[in-house]
Amino acid sequence: MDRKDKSNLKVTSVTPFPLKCPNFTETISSYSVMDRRKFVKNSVWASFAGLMGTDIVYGNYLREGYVPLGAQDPDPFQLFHKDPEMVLLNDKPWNMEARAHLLDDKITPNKYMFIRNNGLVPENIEASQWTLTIDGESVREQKTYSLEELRTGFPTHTYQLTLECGGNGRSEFDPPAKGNQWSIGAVSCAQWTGVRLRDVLEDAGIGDDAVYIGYHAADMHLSRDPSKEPISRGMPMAKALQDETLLAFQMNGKAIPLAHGFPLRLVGGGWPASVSGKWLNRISIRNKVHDGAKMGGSSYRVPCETVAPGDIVPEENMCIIESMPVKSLITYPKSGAMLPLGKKLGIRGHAWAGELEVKKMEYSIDFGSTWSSCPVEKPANRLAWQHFSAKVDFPKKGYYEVWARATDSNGVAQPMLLPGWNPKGYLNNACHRIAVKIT
Ligand SMILES: Nc1nc2c(c(=O)[nH]1)N[C@H]1C(S)=C(S)[C@@H](COP(=O)(O)O)O[C@H]1N2
Ligand SMILES: [Mo]
Repeated sequence: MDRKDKSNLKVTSVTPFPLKCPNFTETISSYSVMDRRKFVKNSVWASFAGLMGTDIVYGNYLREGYVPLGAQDPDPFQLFHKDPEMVLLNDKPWNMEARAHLLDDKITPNKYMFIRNNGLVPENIEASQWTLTIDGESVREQKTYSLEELRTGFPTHTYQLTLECGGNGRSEFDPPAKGNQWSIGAVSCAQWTGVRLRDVLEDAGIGDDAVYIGYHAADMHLSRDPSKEPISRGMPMAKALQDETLLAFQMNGKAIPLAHGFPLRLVGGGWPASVSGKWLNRISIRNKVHDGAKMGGSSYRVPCETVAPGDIVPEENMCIIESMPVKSLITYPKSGAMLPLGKKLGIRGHAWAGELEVKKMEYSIDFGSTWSSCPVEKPANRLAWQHFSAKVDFPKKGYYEVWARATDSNGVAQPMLLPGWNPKGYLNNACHRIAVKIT
């Protein structure tokens, strides 16, 4: 979130505060909303208030720097049904990521799925009242569908789709990039069920000059200004018309959880997950590249040509991120595994390559000097991640790192270290590694 967003935050009601607070030199009369916000800014209380639409009773008594109970828990009231081992990166907006070992399942369960919100989660959603409108310069006939009409009017499909935040891995960038400091856990591969976007767009009619679709959604800008959208991205027609691009109403066989876009979500696997609009209520068929919020500037765009770290890149030299690069994750064992000399270590994980398939998987125990191949399974369907496993031998006692490296169907492999620096810290697909001690 950038500073501009923060300065627009409003606290709707302030708890009456008649006393002089011992930690505070001013009385309520001079105690502004801004001060109060500063007071609780780093506490999860602020987010409870925002998310639950309720006030923080006695919030004024909180000392700056006080860490409330539950601050270590990403989801203390089980609003999103997340595992306590998930890592909370930001609570306004709500962002959390998985640790590598939590992503061990072949199909990511809800409790381990990262959350990336740009704005405020919509409240009081009535699925029976929800509609999706198809409009835009290039629609033949603007149409609005209820969820029921979508569900019954078009064939239903299920795909397992890899969704990785464009900024996954951002924390390694140097000079650092602003934004959520994701390590490796902003990736998921759940099963999505819905109707094809293509079928619905064709039902409304796609104009000859259509080049892009843009999504609009029901979440609110952090400023709570209804005229602003937190995010409104999209994809070129070719991606929108793919078999696997869904208007999904189910995730892992059940209604989509609130945090992930209930009751309707656009899902485009293999691309930065920011193209997969949650809480979807409108899709515009555009006759130009969609120009919604976070389509321009350095949002989800990288220098078209490599630049030196720290370079200022002019807008016109920035290109929209499309297919995500090849990447992999060791999900078992957890980093820090110890085992006696002479025993083989079974490792496993997932690998994915955007629009492409992973063709080769290798691991190294000598900091990348030599690599051994290991089997990688076929994906459950196109755009799903693939699983690899290996039995690793260690020659003697001591400290090791196991590094994993995937190669895509074009022969492009993951770099061992951070690849091309870019202003917002996108597309870090460096090899994942775990620490192992042989005793
Ligand atoms: N409406 C809406 N859709 C959204 C977002 C958002 O903030 N609002 N965030 C996007 C981004 S940047 C990512 S990485 C993914 C995260 O999906 P998840 O929270 O379900 O893991 O949702 C995308 N879709
Ligand atoms: Mo993202």
